[in-house]
Amino acid sequence: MKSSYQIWIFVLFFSFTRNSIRVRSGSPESNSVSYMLSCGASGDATDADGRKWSPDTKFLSSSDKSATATAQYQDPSLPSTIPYMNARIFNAASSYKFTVPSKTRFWLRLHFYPSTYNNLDPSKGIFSVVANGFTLLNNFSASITAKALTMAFIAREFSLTPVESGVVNVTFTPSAEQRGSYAFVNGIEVISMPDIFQQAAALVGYSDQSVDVQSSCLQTMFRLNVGGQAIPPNNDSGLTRTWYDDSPYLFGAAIGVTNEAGKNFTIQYSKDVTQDIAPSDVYSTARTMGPNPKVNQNYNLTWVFQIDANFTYVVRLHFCEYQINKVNQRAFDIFVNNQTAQAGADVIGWSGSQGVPVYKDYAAYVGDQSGDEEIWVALHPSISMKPEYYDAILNGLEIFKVNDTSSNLAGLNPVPSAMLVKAEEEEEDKRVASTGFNFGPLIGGIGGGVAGCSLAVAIFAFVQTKRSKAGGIHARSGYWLPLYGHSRTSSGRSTASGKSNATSHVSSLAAGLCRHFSLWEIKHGTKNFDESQVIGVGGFGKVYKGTIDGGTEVAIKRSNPSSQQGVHEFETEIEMLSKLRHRHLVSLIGFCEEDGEMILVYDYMANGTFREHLYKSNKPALSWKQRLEISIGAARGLHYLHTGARYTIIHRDVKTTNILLDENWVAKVSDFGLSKTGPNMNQGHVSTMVKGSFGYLDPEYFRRQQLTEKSDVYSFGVVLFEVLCARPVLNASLPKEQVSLADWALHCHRKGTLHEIIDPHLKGQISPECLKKFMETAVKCLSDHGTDRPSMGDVLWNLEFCLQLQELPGGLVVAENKANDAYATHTAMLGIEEEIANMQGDEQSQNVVFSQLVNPKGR
Ligand SMILES: *[C@@H]1O[C@H](CO)[C@@H](O)[C@H](O)[C@H]1NC(C)=O
Ligand SMILES: *[C@@H]1O[C@H](CO)[C@@H](O)[C@H](O)[C@H]1NC(C)=O
Ligand SMILES: *[C@@H]1O[C@H](CO)[C@@H](O)[C@H](O)[C@H]1NC(C)=O
Ligand SMILES: *[C@@H]1O[C@H](CO)[C@@H](O)[C@H](O)[C@H]1NC(C)=O
Ligand SMILES: *[C@@H]1O[C@H](CO)[C@@H](O)[C@H](O)[C@H]1NC(C)=O
Ligand SMILES: *[C@@H]1O[C@H](CO)[C@@H](O)[C@H](O)[C@H]1NC(C)=O
Ligand SMILES: *[C@@H]1O[C@H](CO)[C@@H](O)[C@H](O)[C@H]1NC(C)=O
Ligand SMILES: *[C@@H]1O[C@H](CO)[C@@H](O)[C@H](O)[C@H]1NC(C)=O
Ligand SMILES: *[C@@H]1O[C@H](CO)[C@@H](O)[C@H](O)[C@H]1NC(C)=O
Ligand SMILES: *[C@@H]1O[C@H](CO)[C@@H](O)[C@H](O)[C@H]1NC(C)=O
Ligand SMILES: CC(=O)N[C@H]1CO[C@H](CO)[C@@H](O)[C@@H]1O
Repeated sequence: MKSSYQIWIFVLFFSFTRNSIRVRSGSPESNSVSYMLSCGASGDATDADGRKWSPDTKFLSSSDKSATATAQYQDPSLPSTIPYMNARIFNAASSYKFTVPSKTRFWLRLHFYPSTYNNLDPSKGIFSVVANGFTLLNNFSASITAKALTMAFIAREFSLTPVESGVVNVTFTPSAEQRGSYAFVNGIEVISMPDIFQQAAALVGYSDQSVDVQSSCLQTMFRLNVGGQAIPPNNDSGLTRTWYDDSPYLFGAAIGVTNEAGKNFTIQYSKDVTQDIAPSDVYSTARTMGPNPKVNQNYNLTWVFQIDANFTYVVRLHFCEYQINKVNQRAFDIFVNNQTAQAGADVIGWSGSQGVPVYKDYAAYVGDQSGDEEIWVALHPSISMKPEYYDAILNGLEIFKVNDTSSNLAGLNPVPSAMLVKAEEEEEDKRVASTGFNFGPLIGGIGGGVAGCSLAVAIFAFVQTKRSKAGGIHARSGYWLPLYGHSRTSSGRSTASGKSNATSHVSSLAAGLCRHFSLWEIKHGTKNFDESQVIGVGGFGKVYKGTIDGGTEVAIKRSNPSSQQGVHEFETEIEMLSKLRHRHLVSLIGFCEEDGEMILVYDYMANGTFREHLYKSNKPALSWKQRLEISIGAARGLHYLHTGARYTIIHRDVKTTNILLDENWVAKVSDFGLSKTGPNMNQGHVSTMVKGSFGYLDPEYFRRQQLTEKSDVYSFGVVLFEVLCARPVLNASLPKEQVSLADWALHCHRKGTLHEIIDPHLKGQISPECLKKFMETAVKCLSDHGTDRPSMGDVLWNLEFCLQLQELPGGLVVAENKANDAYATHTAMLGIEEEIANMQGDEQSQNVVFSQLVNPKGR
């Protein structure tokens, strides 16, 4: 668990595309090459992933007249200053020349960051790119494309056929059509690849025709790990491809179920299907239709992709069975663009056995008859085969565009939706108004990499522009969103239910991170927002209990359309939650933004809020142990927010109604609407307007208006007293000195009368050592100065320790082992010694246990 989210966070902030595991040399004799050029850079530089990019000069002709430039504005969402902040600018046609092995295919990846360079108008950056005789881009505007995709930068991946001469010529030519146009590029990668296109692809709808892929150049449009999570380049068996999540492309409400092979399961690669075809992470996860054969017969499991018209596409489907092992247990039909591509597909029939991967290529020509250029891929159980299960399976999917007969791969520029253009213009105005100076040199000067990234994030917290947020998700989460194309939901056209309305940038930015629901689905699931479904009301709006996918219970948070503040919090919450996954954080399932509605869909927490189990309800009182365990869970969630991510996330509204309980009483921290991110530095703080809930508010934050994670620690201290005393944090009917629980508890602590205000239900349940430690911890959290308060990690450790003290004598031995856990910080280790010292004085009877602990090596 722990390690998986560590890695997750790592890739989230560091990774963007391509990383070499197999180190390739750039020498011409070698059978493989790997050039990574940071165009316009003056020296070697390392990106945030730690990979080295070289200057591009020596690949240009010596008489080349191009210019170099640094972007005048650094979009905070760029994953790394390298290669994006430097550019090569061409005012006339210019060529790069690379030496490549003459017999192998290679990837050509181009990186563009449309920005203002040398005071040139970004909209004049219109150009073509020709490589190896193939037109890759034509009349290409990176600026228009980025706007349409709401991305700060664009990457394109091409697979080029071997070049006899061993020399490939990549030519950038400014558009002749528009005066004053120029060409630019920020990064170029040339990387040799194994030949993964040896099969001819059957042309769908023509039983006897196929498309010769081997001699064609291809552009990667989509590459999805179906039913699984995104796979960063580092995990792609050395080929540095990025695999995305398939959920943004699913069509309709019936989206099947995802599943995963057991931990022990190994994928059996063969000569025909090697790891070069797809890594085992692709083959060990899948989407199937679901357990109900009746339901499955009545729907198609469908994905829809937006593509360029007038091209042939190769749809590559990856399959691997790990659930069944006999022929005709699962047989299904495959449709590509509503035509049967394969009837009676049977994965075991193809592969011969469980765990053996197979892939199938289908080609389809997409003209522009409909005006809506899409590829539909659909699966349906094969009725005629009478299989044992009426079901279908898909593990991975890739779509490649094939060059046309005139060796062209270029499509048209996308058309940004009117709404996006408006947002963009507003943002441009704001940018001009608010950023009198530019951050480029400031950040570039640090040499990029990690430091640059976190500084960018720090600045991001202060200068929040519209696009920086939109682009932020795309970029920081890099491979979570398709770089090559866009999903149906993000296109701003029709939504999955067929009801259409333009979705704002929020939809597109989060579409790759979580699911997009249509308003119809939400209304359907909440009986049209029936009052009987309301389970909570907050500043944001109402929370409804609802169902999706024919029965899954969810909590649906519908914003108050009038609240302007809500819009901001809506975006913040999607941003935060979709990136954060943790056992002790409430999971965001998806969102809906349609007809002015802003709706978030969460996991349903069957047992409600922590508060309702403490007081103000007639629910049975929780035992002390349960309360401790829930507090520990919440502390762990907060500790993760503070330290688990690359930069600190401050919750800002920690309270017992924001600690929810699932059906197994697992605590989950919720409501990130007020969350603020800050730099992950010790002295870091963020100046903000005071928000939060009275009774829990950190007095220091109130006084100085500076937010640190210690403000959450304060609020959590109040929560601990609430847990112990089971009374509201503010009760105006009480005598003045007792109104505020925090003040009253501290007062009682000073007087030594804290035990008098403990919840009577807990009488006789709490062991004295445990109570002492617990009160001490809570009191420390309420220290007046943030610097005197423990970190959330210390609080967590102390609470764990409380639990063990509660369960003495066996517990202490565990405490020792816990100290080795990743979350037990150095301070926590010191805590043990301190604890032992304190307690040895206290309790004679415990000596046996302590001596074991004091001298752990002696055992
Ligand atoms: C590269 O392509 C350009 C434009 O097609 C051409 O002018 C130039 O001669 C080519 N260079 C080489 C070395 O092939
Ligand atoms: C990447 O690979 C590592 C090591 O094999 C693994 O632990 C990690 O979970 C993988 N990450 C993803 C996102 O698949
Ligand atoms: C996985 O393998 C281990 C050791 O080989 C074995 O103990 C365990 O039972 C296996 N688990 C499953 C789910 O097969
Ligand atoms: C596709 O080709 C047809 C016929 O050649 C042409 O009329 C049409 O404009 C092309 N469409 C696009 C989007 O290029
Ligand atoms: C496939 O059929 C659906 C309706 O069943 C239609 O909406 C869609 O446009 C069709 N797709 C193509 C590419 O023809
Ligand atoms: C599944 O898709 C195929 C091809 O578009 C279509 O003929 C069929 O009616 C669809 N089936 C269902 C149940 O939607
Ligand atoms: C792609 O280009 C190659 C070389 O020009 C050509 O042989 C091939 O037929 C083209 N592919 C298609 C689908 O037209
Ligand atoms: C070039 O792209 C621009 C912007 O998308 C478009 O307005 C123009 O018509 C295009 N020109 C050609 C020749 O395709
Ligand atoms: C989308 O909604 C806006 C206002 O919410 C409306 O003006 C517009 O006509 C709608 N567009 C469509 C395609 O329904
Ligand atoms: C507030 O205090 C009054 C007076 O002691 C008490 O009657 C009331 O129950 C308290 N309210 C709550 C919600 O605990
Ligand atoms: C008070 C309450 O809602 N308790 C529920 C907590 O969850 C368990 C398991 O689902 C239920 O059995 C309880 O009724």
